[in-house]
Amino acid sequence: MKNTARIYVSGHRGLVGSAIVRELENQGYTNLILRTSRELDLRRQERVEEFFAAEKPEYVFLAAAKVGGILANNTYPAEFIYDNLMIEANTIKAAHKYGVRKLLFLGSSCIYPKFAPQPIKEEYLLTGELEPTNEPYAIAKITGIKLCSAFNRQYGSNFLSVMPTNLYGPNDNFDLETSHVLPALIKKFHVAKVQAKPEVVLWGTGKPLREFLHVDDLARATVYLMQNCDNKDVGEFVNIGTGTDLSILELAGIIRRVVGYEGSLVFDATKPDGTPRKLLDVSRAKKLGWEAKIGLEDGIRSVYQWALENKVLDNGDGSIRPSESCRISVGRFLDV
Ligand code: GFB
Repeated sequence: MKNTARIYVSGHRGLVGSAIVRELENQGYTNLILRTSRELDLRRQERVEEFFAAEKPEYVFLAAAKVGGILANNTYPAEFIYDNLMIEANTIKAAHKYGVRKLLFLGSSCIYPKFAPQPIKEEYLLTGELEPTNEPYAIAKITGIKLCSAFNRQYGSNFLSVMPTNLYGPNDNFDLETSHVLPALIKKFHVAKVQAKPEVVLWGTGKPLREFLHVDDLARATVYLMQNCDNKDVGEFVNIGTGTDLSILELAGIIRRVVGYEGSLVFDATKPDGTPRKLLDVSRAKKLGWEAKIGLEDGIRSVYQWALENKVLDNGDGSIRPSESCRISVGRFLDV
């Protein structure tokens, strides 16, 4: 991939897309093609085809997606399956039609069966039932993998798929209704500290185990794979994770320490736990030449700093206007 190659990064304002753009720019790539969802609605096939015909990207990072935490997945199943299917199908088909040299599709570790043996190897795909809270999203992501495989097999395309574990980093969603656990807990502990609240409420039982990868590590993996690997090297897809996990209670302990909150934790068992564990086996990625570098506590510290500087936790003085912040972020969340 030459430094002047025409590279389309879809979803460049999101957690993953923005990290890929930072990595490409750091490595000296000068010809990035970027479109906001308002400029290009990837759910509309005609718009996508017009865009590929006009811009002729040589490489595509398919990072655009409808994403959210456990409650968002459970509340908006129709958008999670429909939007993701349309985005993937339209982009992958157009990449084939307009001769893209290589495409990299981003999936998720929720594609695996709820009770898969741990750590989860790539071969465990489609060997059991999915976790119900995110089944529609998982089906869409499995379809993305199968779209890439089908075009590779039938037309000799060079489409790669990667399955990252739970991600966190700059430009994450900090809205308490729709976010993932890590940004949610940073916000909850920060607001409780500033407002001197005696307790913070966590969802579920705190027992589920999760693996967390800093998005800059993922971005390094995606650019590395694009530069060095073809789909034949990768296999159908490759897991991207750290290889270690911890309980939600342990995660809360780290975030509480980083934020400096001294109150207590309470669990709201009316909220879902989701899958009990989803630790990825990352030996395939290691064999290909990549491994995670950013430690969890360091990563959380840097994200907390980023969130303070960018005022995404409160108005800078500990005050938050829940109705307004909720309206804005839910609006952004629903606008792919
Ligand atoms: O990150 P999270 O929303 O998604 O939740 P999943 C992880 C765990 O943290 C669950 C608990 O057991 C939650 O109940 N949790 C505790 C909280 N407190 C909170 C909180 O304040 N907010 C949130 N959000 N969780 C998602 C999937 O699953 O993971 C997506 O729904 C995607 O499809 C993503 O795959 C990576 O890890 O359960």
